[in-house]
Amino acid sequence: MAILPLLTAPDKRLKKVARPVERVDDAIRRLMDDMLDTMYRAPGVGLAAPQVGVSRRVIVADVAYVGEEKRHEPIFLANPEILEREGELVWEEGCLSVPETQGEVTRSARVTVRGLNREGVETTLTGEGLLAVCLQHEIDHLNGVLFIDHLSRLKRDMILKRLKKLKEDEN
Ligand code: GNR
Ligand code: NI
Repeated sequence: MAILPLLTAPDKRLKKVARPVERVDDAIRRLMDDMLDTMYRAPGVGLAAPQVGVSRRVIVADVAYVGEEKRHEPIFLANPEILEREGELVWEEGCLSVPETQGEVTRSARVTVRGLNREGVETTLTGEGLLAVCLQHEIDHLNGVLFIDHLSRLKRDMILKRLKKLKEDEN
């Protein structure tokens, strides 16, 4: 297992639509495992392959790994698709690819998602609260969408300006 380097905005690789997985083979399983490692280390509750520079439709998540009792309940999904949505909620989001930034985003309160699990078997799961937010946030990444794209143009431009500066200061 390995910790992979994370891309941060602005980076055009984060804006690309990722390609579906044809088959969950050992290479995809290794990617999923490395992504999970990287996510736990960050730490984060979700991660999408484009964030580690891999333009494939793969996400991992674990919303149990927060707070006191860091339980491990990882979710691995290739080619995730939202089948059903219900309700609305507003959540204060952050993103490992948008450092030092938070913003309120309106999402569906409950989503049912279908995809291939780590064994390549089609599975369906329903999430609400943080899991619903996380699934929508990760699937957005596969479509080249960041949470700041859901904010007003003014807020997004202010954030991007700051992120650009952050990067310039790194160099
Ligand atoms: O770790 C993460 N926390 C989080 C909090 C609120 C809404 C979404 C997220 S996802 C984020 C990790 C990440 O950037 N995944 O793409
Ligand atoms: Ni993110």
